[in-house]
Amino acid sequence: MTKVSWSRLMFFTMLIFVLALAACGNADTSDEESTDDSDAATEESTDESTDTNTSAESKPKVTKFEPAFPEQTRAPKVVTETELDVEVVVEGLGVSWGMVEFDTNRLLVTQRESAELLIINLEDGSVSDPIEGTPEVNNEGQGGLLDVTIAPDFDESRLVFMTFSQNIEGGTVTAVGKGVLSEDEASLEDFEVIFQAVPAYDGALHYGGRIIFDVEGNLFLTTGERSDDPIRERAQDLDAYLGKVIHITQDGEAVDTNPFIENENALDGIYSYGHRNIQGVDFHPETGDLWIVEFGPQAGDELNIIKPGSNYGWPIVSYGIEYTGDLVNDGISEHEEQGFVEPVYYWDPTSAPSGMSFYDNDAIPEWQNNLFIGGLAPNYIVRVIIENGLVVGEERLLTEEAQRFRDILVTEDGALIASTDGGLIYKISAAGEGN
Ligand SMILES: [Ca+2]
Repeated sequence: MTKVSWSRLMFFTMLIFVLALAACGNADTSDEESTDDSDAATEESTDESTDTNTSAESKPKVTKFEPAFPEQTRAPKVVTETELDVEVVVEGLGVSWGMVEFDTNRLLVTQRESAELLIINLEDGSVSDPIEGTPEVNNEGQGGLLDVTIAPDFDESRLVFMTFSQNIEGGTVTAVGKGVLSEDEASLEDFEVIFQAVPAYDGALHYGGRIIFDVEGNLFLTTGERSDDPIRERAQDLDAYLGKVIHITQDGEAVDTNPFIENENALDGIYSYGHRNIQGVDFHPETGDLWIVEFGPQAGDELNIIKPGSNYGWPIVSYGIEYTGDLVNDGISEHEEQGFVEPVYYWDPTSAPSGMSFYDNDAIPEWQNNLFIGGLAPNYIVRVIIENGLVVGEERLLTEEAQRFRDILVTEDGALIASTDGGLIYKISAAGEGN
């Protein structure tokens, strides 16, 4: 083999490499070096292949759907540069479905199956005895004691709000109740149910169940559509609280500015509809927008910004498919064309999203305004970077821990706290902070 033919062979080898890169979509970026000029492309190919952004998701899609806009799925992978301490603060719990920091570094934590409400001290890892006076729950399937939060005036009122699945005539409902935490922190007094997301249904799936206070001291409650066909179609109905975001006062009454107050065929508490099973909720620290994450079927988990009176499309449209592999409805994914709100972002394959929290703290500056979401089936915490209402980056944290991450909160000190279905509470903080 002569020297000349060897260099020609190298040239074609490099050319094939570049063409292969282009075929993989890696060259489909805003980089100016295109494949038009083969010599230039050959020169640049080595650098380009290492610089090109790749998706945080490495697994193939499970559906044929295409996003409505480029930022709607499979965002570029980002990596936290801050050195982190990852610590298991507590172990041996049940499914800690909901958590709230009611006092500096002290959390109220629900236990889904046992329906216990516990106090966890993040500084010494201690766990209290169960607080007395919590409600009776139906703990079959996905039911039990779910979320917990405190009233904005908790320091004076000591009011604690919880969600749970409750037995009533005809089946079970997602219920909201409130009670007063005694001074000795041993009991919830005068516990009462303030809201039931009727109709009842005889099933154990898709309760939704997140609650959060708005700046006016009213509550947003999320529900699920109870999963089964045909009950799940009630997500589209304005005379049912299934598959909804609901806006109520601390007494469980509809907030008087709600979008369907004037509609006599609609339930007054409804704020938005067409949801599947909303498992996470928080307000964006800068815009004040209400963001939710809802479980899709097989793929099609959605991140949505909630606008009053809007329809988010389930189960008419979805970026996911049935667990059987069948299409949902007619297999239409485009929301906007059908008159529904497009998700800000969706996952394909699933991220199995659960509790979520925006990061609004100086402790880890690069995390400011990022969204953190617990992942249940792929076992990681999702970090989402948002700019101008679009997802521009995604990271998967603690993948090596292989835990089902259930709920996420950010403490006053800026630590990220994550509970798992395996009974652990993680604390993730900047290394050397000593907090
Ligand atoms: Ca949707």
